[in-house]
Amino acid sequence: MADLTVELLGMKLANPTVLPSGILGERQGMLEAAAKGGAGLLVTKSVTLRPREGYRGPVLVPTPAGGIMNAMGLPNPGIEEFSRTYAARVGGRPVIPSIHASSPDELRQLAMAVDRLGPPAIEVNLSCPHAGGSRPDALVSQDPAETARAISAICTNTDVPIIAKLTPNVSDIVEIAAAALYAGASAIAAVNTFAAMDVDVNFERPVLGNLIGGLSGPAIRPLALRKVADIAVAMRTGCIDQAPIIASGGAASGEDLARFILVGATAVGMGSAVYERDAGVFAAASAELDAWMQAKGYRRLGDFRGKVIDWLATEKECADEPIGKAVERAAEAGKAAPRR
Ligand code: RRO
Repeated sequence: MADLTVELLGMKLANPTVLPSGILGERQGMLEAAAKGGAGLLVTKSVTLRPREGYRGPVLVPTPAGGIMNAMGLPNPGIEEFSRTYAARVGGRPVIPSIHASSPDELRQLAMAVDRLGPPAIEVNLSCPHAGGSRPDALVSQDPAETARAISAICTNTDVPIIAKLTPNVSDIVEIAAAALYAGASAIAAVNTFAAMDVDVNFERPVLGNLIGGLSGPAIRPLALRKVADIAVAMRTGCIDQAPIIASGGAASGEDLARFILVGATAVGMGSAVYERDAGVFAAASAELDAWMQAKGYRRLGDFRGKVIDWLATEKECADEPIGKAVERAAEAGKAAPRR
């Protein structure tokens, strides 16, 4: 058997699969099912300061090309109730709380509340594509300065490692990752769902209850791979700091895990695949990855992590200018003092 274990932010994971925050994971039962199903790491549904019921349905609509569109609307019990049920490990797997807020001050309050729970790390969701209802204007990770402001609001209130979950709905995700790392994030989660909508031709209206939403599932895998690769290339060429990347975006099999690790991911989320199949997908994909590694003669994940970046980073020089600008703007945004 190959060694599938992963070192991530001080945690030792049994394998690189992750239950990501997203359309699942809002109930303790889902965390238990994912742990039982073999996930190496569990991330909760994003929690907000106050409880949210979520949007009216339909909140989940499959799309013909192998995708799932959602506008759940961040249903969660709020930080108070969340704190009563949170456990740092479920079924022997580490559990990372994910937080979401609409201002740096709310983030600061959430960070302090979550810090008291003793989590191994905290994910900050800067990227729900429809958190502002039908007006998607609240996407922090579409702006480097906003991203830095949000991350530093958290980092100044906790020493727990911070994972910045980014939106793919930007032209340059590297600029955003640079700002997040500069402001003190310890890892990048990439990517959240792609902004999407679909139309019901009978009713002549958008299909989702919230009208607009985000697309996940196999349909977005190549798009997500490209965003992860962009970040990994920038890390390889020294344009931005090295940090672990927790990838997500349509992974559903052992080969998909290999694909994301080949472009530099340390761990890989599988959300829609759980919805499409069941929580057994984590163990199944890990077994497939093991078989692929054995066929290739790889003994551990580090033997092939980032190998495809060799194709992309050669001849490439660090494009100092855009990254420099992002960091400058991040610094101007205030309180974005680098952590290291
Ligand atoms: O709950 C949601 O509607 C949701 C969230 Br918080 C998110 O981060 N990404 C997404 O596609 N849906």
